[in-house]
Amino acid sequence: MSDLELWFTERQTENLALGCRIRSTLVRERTPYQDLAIVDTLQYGRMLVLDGCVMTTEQDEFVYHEMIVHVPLLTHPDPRRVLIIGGGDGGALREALKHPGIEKATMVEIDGAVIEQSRRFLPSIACALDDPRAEVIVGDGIEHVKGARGTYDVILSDSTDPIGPAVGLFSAEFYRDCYNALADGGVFVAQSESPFLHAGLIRDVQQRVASVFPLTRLYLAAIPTYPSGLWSFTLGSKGPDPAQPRPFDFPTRYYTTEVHRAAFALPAFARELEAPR
Ligand code: SPD
Repeated sequence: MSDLELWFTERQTENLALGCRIRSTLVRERTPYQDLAIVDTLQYGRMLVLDGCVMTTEQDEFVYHEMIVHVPLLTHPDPRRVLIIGGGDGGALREALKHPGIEKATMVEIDGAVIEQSRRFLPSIACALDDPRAEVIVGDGIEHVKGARGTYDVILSDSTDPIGPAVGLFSAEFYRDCYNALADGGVFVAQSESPFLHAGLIRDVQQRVASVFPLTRLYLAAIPTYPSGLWSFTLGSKGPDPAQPRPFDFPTRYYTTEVHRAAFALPAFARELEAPR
């Protein structure tokens, strides 16, 4: 008798799916906010899945986390305080704390179960959650930024897709609150989905961020387990120009100064989604 094959399938659109053969399901639970699973895939290692959507995997997480963190932190001339909204797996926090100038990195994740299960099953990603410079808050990021004024040098929206608990993280009101929560010269970045599959959403995000920030840019990275494999980030800056990244001196696997610059060189179809300059 042949071995039973177990597969995880993410239905990325009504007509498109990603399938990964898995060894086992390590955890599956209904949290107060979403369906959470961590599965052990043969191709990409352990994979965090929220509401059926891949959030991160051990093998390709470095691309997303390095690009959502190092692009804004190396755009800012001297970041000391960083706020991560969402990001409960801890990957963005791990990357932020590679920057020697960071005095405090605050992460506000609404779903404590994401933090807890990432600590248990994704230690290579969650490894910085106990760093003395990390402040981990289980709470509502939208409320947190509303209550902050000029506090942060960099704010990152490391959100799930714009359904369920993350809808408010794609609103103009949230972007205005982030602007107000940033100090002078502050930089904001939000993950903004795939230019192949979510063009309308990217246009909306760009336009909403541009209605608040004086400089708005779109940049791209290749992430194999996200829908279409090509992912976008929207950056809003109160001043610093992302075309001029600072040099850095810590280990990375995807991010380089050249990749930083190249990420803003958009293919024509993606350039059309960017807010007018
Ligand atoms: N479709 C997947 C989008 C997920 C973006 N956020 C991932 C969180 C990883 N820290």
